[in-house]
Amino acid sequence: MSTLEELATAIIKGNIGVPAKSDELVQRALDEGIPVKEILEDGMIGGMGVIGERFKKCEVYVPEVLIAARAMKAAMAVLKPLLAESDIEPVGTVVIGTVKGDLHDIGKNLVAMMLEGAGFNVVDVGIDVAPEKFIEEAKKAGAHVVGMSALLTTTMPAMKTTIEAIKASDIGGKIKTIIGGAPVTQAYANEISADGFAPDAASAVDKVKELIAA
Ligand code: B1M
Repeated sequence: MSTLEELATAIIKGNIGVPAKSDELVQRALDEGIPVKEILEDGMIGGMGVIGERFKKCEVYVPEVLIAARAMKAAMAVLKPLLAESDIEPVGTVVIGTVKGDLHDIGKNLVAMMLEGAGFNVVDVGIDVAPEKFIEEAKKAGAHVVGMSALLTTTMPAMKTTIEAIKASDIGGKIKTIIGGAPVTQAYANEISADGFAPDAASAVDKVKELIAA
């Protein structure tokens, strides 16, 4: 198995039961002279992509995704300083948060991790995020997409308020929005004019890519 195949496998297995861990494999790949871009795309994003697909098909569940994301994070810690020096552009920038009044963040964190795993620059603005905060952070980051998560039927209207505030602001029309969370549906996204909806973290990556390409 090549070092990059080993790296992808270490991420898929969340560094459990593997002969070498993801951060060690990134270092080995660098020592072998493999370009940073290849390590990121073929080794790391490749591994996370496999987990995303398996998660979508319900072949793995939240714990497996979390441990894969942890292995991804360890690998990223080695690669990040070199990424800044290379000419690799992130696929896009996404500001993501849980809307005002809502403290649930497990699903939002998964979406953020999957997006990072897919090569996006992700600015996680946390929980209980007011519309003004989403706008301020999106401006600061030069975001392409704002992602909102809600787990309570009582906080879903905060998505509507946030989308209205974005549209009324000077970034309205320039930025896309995506919503998700257990009670959220495509019908609700249509109703509040969100640009996108995704039922799970892996689909959120596909949808954000689609929104940026549109
Ligand atoms: Co809360 N809670 N909770 N809770 N909680 C629910 C959501 C609830 C359904 C439980 C129930 O009654 N059966 C219920 C909501 C009922 C409703 O609104 N209809 C509920 C309630 C009522 C409450 C409180 C009001 C309870 C109380 O205090 N009386 C309170 C509210 C606090 C607040 O937010 N203001 C509360 C508190 C909490 C805890 C703090 C204890 C804890 C949260 C801890 C945390 O997040 N750090 C908690 C938890 C854990 C849950 C349950 C059990 C699990 C939620 C979860 O993490 N799921 C939940 C019951 C349940 O869902 N079975 C429940 C796993 C997660 C991976 O899934 O978030 O759906 P999910 O994310 C998925 C997709 O939805 C999607 O991708 C993710 C991965 O596939 N997705 C996106 C999510 N965000 C996305 C964004 C996207 C795209 C896709 O684009 C940007």
